[in-house]
Amino acid sequence: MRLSGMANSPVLVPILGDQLTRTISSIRGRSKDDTIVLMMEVWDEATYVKHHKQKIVLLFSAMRHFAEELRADGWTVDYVKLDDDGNAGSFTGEVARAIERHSPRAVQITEASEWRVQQALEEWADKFSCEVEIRPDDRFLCDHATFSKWAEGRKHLTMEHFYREMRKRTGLLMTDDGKPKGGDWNYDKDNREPPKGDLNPPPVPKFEPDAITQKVIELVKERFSDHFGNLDTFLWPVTRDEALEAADAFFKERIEKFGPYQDAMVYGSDDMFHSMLSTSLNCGLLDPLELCERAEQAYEKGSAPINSVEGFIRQIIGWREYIRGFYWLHMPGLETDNEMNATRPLPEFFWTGETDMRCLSDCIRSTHENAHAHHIQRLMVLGNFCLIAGIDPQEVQDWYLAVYADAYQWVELPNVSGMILYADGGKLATKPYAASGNYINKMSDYCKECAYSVSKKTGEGACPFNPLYWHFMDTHRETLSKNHRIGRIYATWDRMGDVKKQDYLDSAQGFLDSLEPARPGWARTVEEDEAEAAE
Ligand code: FAD
Ligand code: DLZ
Ligand code: SF4
Repeated sequence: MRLSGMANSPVLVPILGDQLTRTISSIRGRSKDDTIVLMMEVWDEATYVKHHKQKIVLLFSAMRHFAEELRADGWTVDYVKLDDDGNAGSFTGEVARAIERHSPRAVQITEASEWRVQQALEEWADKFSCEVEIRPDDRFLCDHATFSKWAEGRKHLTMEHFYREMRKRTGLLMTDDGKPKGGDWNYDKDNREPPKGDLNPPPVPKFEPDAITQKVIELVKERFSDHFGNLDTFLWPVTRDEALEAADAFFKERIEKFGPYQDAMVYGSDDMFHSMLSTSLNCGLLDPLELCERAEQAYEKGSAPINSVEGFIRQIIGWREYIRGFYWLHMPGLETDNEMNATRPLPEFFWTGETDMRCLSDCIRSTHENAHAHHIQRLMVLGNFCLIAGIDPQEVQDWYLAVYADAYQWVELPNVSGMILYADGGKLATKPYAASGNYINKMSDYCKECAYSVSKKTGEGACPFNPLYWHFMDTHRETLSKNHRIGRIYATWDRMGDVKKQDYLDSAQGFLDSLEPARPGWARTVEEDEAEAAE
């Protein structure tokens, strides 16, 4: 039976965990009198990968706060908690139950950000007895059709070209006569300062868990104790007000140095001058355009230099939008691409942090403690290692999707498959971002106190990144020597002569053989975390 003609039945508006925006397209323009908002904590979403405990707390707490705010504003919200009786465990199951409860005349939802969920949404029209409308998610500044049109016929999807289009379309950092403010489109060359001296980044605001968050923490400790991650350090913003406070602090105190030190890494300094806003941005507490406008205002007021402001805006209207467009263009194939035929299992130390490689252990510690690592750590330490050690892309994807509080497949997968692993065969990056220990030494203070020596190239005590780099280049010679951006490196390799080359290859192989694969499903338990905290 179709209920679409029933005059008094409401419209059911499911709002997903990453749609926590008051102006989301599913609810925009609706009357409070004939709308029932549905929010669902479901087992499937919490476990399709074993998310970091902090990510589950973040999502459930932000969802519960958002529901309270909607109710206070007069909306009717039907909120299903994880442990509620009869919880069906999936979005589809819960919408079916809500249809039984409310007999709506229609279901109206904003499209899902992830392919997996969107596939399920697209089956609803056939499954349910009422109309289903899926609306575009216009929080993104470039819609699917515009991205596809831009991509059509291009040999390579160069981010910089897309970014310039986006600058023109949004008018961000553009003069009235259509020129880039400051004179250049891109100031990346000014954004590579190594960390020298005491940088003392101002502390990022931290938000002590309130009663709602504490309740969720208890739930997560009980139900997800075998997931990775520390919970005692949960301090993420969970409401729009908190997220705005975090943004205020960034624009007041850190954006000035964001640009120059974007690629710098300092042992134990987890935030540096980064905004730390991705968790709020990705679940909808903050809006991408509002952040870019605030960055531009900081430039206009003279409180931040052009390289910082342009760099920040490029990350958001450039990289973030490009990555999202790229994801939808290349799904579902992107999930299984493996151009470099990488098959090695993820090493155990990605979960434990127990490695003498100081750079990796620091990045994994931050990941465990904060459900966060900053971009260059994800790219040039963790990602570079996975690339040159030949780790299986699916294992790497699952790890990145599980361990970061800002991780959703639409943003994680292109970064992992395309940006770090070159598994997509160069659709995203023009060359693999492979590097030896030199790069990490230049951009961090990690190597000074590492058990390995960055200047030692092979043999006992040599930085493993050094032989792994040449092992990777040698393994993929046939493909990479044809790449004009990286191919010239083989002249250096060949000049080394056979003995030295073999030394590199043996050192790399010895290291690779010593890697212990991760135990399937392994993760630290709450008990282990608590024991460690008590020490
Ligand atoms: P900032 O350094 O302050 O940058 C500002 C904003 O720019 C970020 O909040 C983010 O929204 C955007 N941004 C910057 N770089 C990228 C990028 N490469 N792709 C998309 N957006 C970008 N970001 C996620 O949000 N979720 C992920 O799951 C994720 N996985 C990643 C995996 C890998 C292998 C790599 C290399 C990068 C990944 N990133 C991901 C991008 C980036 O590392 C994070 O957005 C950033 O570290 C978040 O911290 P921040 O808010 O302090 O960022
Ligand atoms: C990440 C996540 C988690 C852990 N749990 C839920 C949940 O129980 N309910 C919900 O609505 N959303 C959750 N999310 C976010 C969703 O995974 C995200 O909204 C979809 O993946 C978008 O496609
Ligand atoms: Fe990392 Fe090598 Fe430096 Fe150690 S020496 S911190 S392993 S790059």
